[in-house]
Amino acid sequence: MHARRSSKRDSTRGRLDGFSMVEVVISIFVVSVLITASLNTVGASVKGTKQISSAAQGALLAQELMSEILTLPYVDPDAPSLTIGKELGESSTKREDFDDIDDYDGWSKASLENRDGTARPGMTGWSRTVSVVYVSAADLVTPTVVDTGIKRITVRVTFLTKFVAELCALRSGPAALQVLKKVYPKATPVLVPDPEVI
Ligand SMILES: [Ca+2]
Ligand SMILES: [Ca+2]
Repeated sequence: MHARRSSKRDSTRGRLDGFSMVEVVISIFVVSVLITASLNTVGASVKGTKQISSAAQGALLAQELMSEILTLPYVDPDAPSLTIGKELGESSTKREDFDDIDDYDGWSKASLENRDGTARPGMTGWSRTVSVVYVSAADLVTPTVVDTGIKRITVRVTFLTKFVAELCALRSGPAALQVLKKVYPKATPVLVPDPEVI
């Protein structure tokens, strides 16, 4: 009787062990698939994160340069000129020598530097360019050749020759600001005091 019960228990354990083994195998297989899928997901996520990170970094670099530009006056303080670009006698490509916003027009640097020209370590591959054009209140896209009282500044950022971010800002005098307010009543202007007016 005891021997028969023992035999039955052994048989049951054998089936359980057998099921367990199958379950384990299935579990490993499923886990393996999940791990593989997870690794693929993580790989895609890391790639996506890098792209997001590059876009975020590019946006920050564009904002940083734009903030620097907007601290300067609308026109040259020493030689007010209607012509976009550096004034007569100004030839430096150093940003610290620029004294009005359109001195930045055409500025381009294939490496990342601080305003004083010192290199920024750990930022290989980044480059920034700036353009400054006159635009009209009625058309903020198409550049005009005459002084409309509105300058559009565009900062473009690339990473490893790939376009990453672009930031545009308008700078105007008080008169043109009133025109802009009428044309775009729902827009909220960010009032940046002109250093020459303060
Ligand atoms: Ca200047
Ligand atoms: Ca200038």
